[in-house]
Amino acid sequence: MIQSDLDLFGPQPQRLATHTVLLPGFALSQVEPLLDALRPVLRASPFRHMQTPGGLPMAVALSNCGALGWISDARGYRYTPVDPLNGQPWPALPQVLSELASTAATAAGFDGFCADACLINHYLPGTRLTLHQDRDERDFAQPIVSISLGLPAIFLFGGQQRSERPLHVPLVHGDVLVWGGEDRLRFHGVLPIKPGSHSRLGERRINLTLRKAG
Ligand code: MD3
Ligand code: FE
Repeated sequence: MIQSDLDLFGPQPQRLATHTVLLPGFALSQVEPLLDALRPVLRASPFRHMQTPGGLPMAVALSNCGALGWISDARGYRYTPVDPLNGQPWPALPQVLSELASTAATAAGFDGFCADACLINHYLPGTRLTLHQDRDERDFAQPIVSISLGLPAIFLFGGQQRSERPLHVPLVHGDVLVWGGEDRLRFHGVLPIKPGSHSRLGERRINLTLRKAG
């Protein structure tokens, strides 16, 4: 197409693997409503560094919203209906988040996705997430949707074995990644966030991961 490199229709979806789709900028039009919805969530359930089962604090700070939230402590990793910090149910999943997750899943070929859990990860410059699998959800047939906000990150997209060398995928503010099917149990992680300041979010990266956990 003439002028195709001008990207007049916005960047196109990129298939990273059979069942993994990157939707560049998919969340951009909803960033302000998203941030407005996250403010009261994070007032009720603030970011905290959870303990790993080994007893060390996690580098990533996190919170949750939705019927279930992911936690880590001396007893292991699991989903709970209650925030251990305040003994209250996690804040409800804001409609703007559940709708964005559902439309992104549909755009990536997963129809009828209904999230019941949103993990909110907070990265400062230098924070990394080591290679792992997401195995704490009930049904691995359900896809996962992730929304990146703030500072850019290099996402590590590995294989079914930890030993497989991961692909390096740049993720920027507003990008949405959807994966499921045979890609659901791939090893993945995030390289240390490079120092910098994002025009809207400042010196941080926030990642929202929407799942059907229960
Ligand atoms: C592709 N979070 O919270 S989300 C996590 O950016 C987590 O905060 C990362 O991994 C973050 O568990 C990455 C994107 C992601 C996550 C898992 C995947 C992409 C994936 C699993 C397989 C394929
Ligand atoms: Fe993960």
